[in-house]
Amino acid sequence: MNIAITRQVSRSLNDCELTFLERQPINVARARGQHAQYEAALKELGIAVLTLPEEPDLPDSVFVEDTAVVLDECAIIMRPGAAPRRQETKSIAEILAGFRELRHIQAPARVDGGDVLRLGKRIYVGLTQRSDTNAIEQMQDMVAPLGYAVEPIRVSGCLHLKSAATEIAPDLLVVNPTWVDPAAFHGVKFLAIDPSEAHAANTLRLGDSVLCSGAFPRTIERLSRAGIHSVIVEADELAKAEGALTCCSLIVSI
Ligand code: CIR
Repeated sequence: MNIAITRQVSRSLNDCELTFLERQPINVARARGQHAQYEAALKELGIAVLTLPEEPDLPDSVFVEDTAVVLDECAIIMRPGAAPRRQETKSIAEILAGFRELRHIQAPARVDGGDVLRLGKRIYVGLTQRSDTNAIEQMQDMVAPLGYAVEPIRVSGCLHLKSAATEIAPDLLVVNPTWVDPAAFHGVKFLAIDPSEAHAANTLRLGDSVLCSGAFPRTIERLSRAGIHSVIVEADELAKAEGALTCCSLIVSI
């Protein structure tokens, strides 16, 4: 069984961090509606949703993915690359401690969960403005005894590795090849996004279904032709805060 840890959208979402996007007004009520739709979609797929209360003073706290990486054997608490986001980890660590033994990335290393893509026993970590080699080395030391290999991967033009690539079926990725070189994933098969939909590679795979943003119909069509079952949610208001689908939950298998 899977649990999704989520957090309600902060009233201060308009003060979010932005790296590649221009700031534009975010309708917080609309973002909350889309977040509720996202949680409902998770529940429809049989996931138990554990929603944490709003953090009024932490604008990006809805993007819980960046605070931790949950493996079967342990959870690694991140040290987010954007300093104002580091306070977000405390309450997540408290919750995750109920499910997993915790490890913590130590200063001065920096890493966002959005940069961490696990494919079986291989963990790719995007080298971005948010994540550095020190964190990758710490993660390697933590999980090598558990049989994982941690590898850096070059990413350019987007916020996180998972803006550029996510898994849509076992050993099948959807990728924006202008942001990450698909060949870097050691021969793992991939589908490219439709080139007119740069942000379409961030999807959330849950069993045999893949959550996709309705903003990317051409890429959804490509997935459908490949036999992938998409569940479509609207996420364009949250996208103004540079967040997408993986970032709004932490999936914990129990
Ligand atoms: C940030 O820049 O940190 C937030 N505004 C967006 C974080 C999105 N997180 C993710 O894709 N994992």
